[in-house]
Amino acid sequence: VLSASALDTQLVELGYRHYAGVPCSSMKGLIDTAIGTGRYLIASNEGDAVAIAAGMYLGGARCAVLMQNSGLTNACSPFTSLTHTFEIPVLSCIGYRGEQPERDEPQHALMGSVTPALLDLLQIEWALLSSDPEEARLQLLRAHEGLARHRSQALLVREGLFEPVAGAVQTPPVQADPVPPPQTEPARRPGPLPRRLEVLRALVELAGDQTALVATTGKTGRELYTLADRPGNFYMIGSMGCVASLGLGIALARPERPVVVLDGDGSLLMRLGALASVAAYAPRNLLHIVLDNGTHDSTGGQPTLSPALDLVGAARALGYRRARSASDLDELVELVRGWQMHGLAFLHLRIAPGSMHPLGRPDVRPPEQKARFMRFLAGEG
Ligand SMILES: Cc1ncc(C[n+]2csc(CCOP(=O)(O)OP(=O)(O)O)c2C)c(N)n1
Repeated sequence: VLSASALDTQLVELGYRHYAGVPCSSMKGLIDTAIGTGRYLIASNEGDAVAIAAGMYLGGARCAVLMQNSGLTNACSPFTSLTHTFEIPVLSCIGYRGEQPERDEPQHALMGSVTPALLDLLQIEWALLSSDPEEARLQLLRAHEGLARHRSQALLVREGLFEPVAGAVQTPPVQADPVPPPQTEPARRPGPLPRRLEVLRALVELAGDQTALVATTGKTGRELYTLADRPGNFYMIGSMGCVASLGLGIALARPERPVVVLDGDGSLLMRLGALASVAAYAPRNLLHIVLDNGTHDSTGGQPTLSPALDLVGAARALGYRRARSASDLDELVELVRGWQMHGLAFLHLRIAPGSMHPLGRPDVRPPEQKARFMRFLAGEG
């Protein structure tokens, strides 16, 4: 058996200060070690864990992802359209269930038999983690070299590989602030809803040159790019639903930097569980804005279910202590101006469907956009 704490020590030496993940019984030793050292971020979904790790990477920190192979499918979207697209290398330790289907439960049989092939298809380099401590150490070093080539890496962990770890408990973070009374959505003043373009224009102006603006998939990013391309913008382009987790990773890695996440109603609803982690770790420098046009505007305006929903109530229920809806653009601007990194906040604004014409598309290659954004976050550009 392998000592999970020895692996953890080696990871720390390689610069890994954090883990994010969803548990697997095969990984209990390593997860309990991570939990015991207080460096484990509880994700609701493996894809969210990948996005958190990607955000940390952008901010110059290292976060390893821990998951079960059954969660690989949950992570396919960020693996294919975030980390691969932007050449953000992620190290994952993946519990390997179903390697011997006859000895495991039926739900692991198919995933167990396709795990290596799936990792190959995802262009994630992988190794079966050895039970020999010296070989395992070399495997991790090789993985680290692979990460330096911007290739994501996975270490597959068989059942029983890690020695058990006693008594690791982590109390999930609890916010000190009391739960606020519910807010009924403010009455809208008469007149047309603001257009996304107007909202983005106002937010860019408020952002100045120090605030990171992280835009969700689709036309939000395209409008932001067309309106004002700037080094502090990150256009996530793919991995729909991951922008809050990505922003969480960035904000945790760069606590001095204001980070504003620009989300859509469809995107928010796609990965609502991510809000629980954002709210639990609650970086004070993160502002989460939802531009709610009630549609999937980017794919042709098909309706989302948001008009019938209370997204602010959902954010509160998932742990956001400060969440409210702005009645119009002026009020949103006022709230953003008053935010000043005084704590995680969630702002919701109903906007008109539709987008600007002509609408551009980021023409910087994603890896170059990433490099520019990382220099911005590091204060180098
Ligand atoms: C996982 C995934 N599913 C679907 C899509 C296709 N898609 C791209 S943008 C988008 C709509 C996003 O809706 P919303 O977040 O409300 O933003 P809006 O388009 O209204 O600005 C969809 C469905 C995708 N890129 N990724």
